[in-house]
Amino acid sequence: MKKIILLTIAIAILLIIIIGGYFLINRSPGSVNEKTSPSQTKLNQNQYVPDIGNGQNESGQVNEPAEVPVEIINIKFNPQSLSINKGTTVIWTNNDSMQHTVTANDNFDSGILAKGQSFSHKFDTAGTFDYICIIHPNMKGQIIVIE
Ligand SMILES: [Cu+2]
Repeated sequence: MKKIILLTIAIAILLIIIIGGYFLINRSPGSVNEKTSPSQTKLNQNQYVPDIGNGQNESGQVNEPAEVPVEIINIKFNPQSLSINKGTTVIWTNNDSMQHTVTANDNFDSGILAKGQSFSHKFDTAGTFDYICIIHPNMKGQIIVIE
């Protein structure tokens, strides 16, 4: 009988050790995770600050978007005058209630753009390009392409 009791106690102690160890193992990764996530947040914060700084520097000087929109609204081109880097594509979108065109002598001509239609032109040559709407000749726009 004593052996059985001792064996039961031994098993109970073994179980307690196993369960205790299991909880310890479960806790330690938890505490590691808790320690890792703030340090990851710090890392992210540290990475974000230079990223924002670089992004501003690069987007202003290097990473010019390849496409720039011009809206046609209220019988006007908006913006009326636009400066872009060489190689940029300008996309005109007619958001007006009437038809318009984007027409530059010999350079580009959209044809008639109904409401909601778009026209795009890539500017590969530096210079100043004046254009009008042939339906409304007072509608004038200008694209300045910088080398
Ligand atoms: Cu027009």
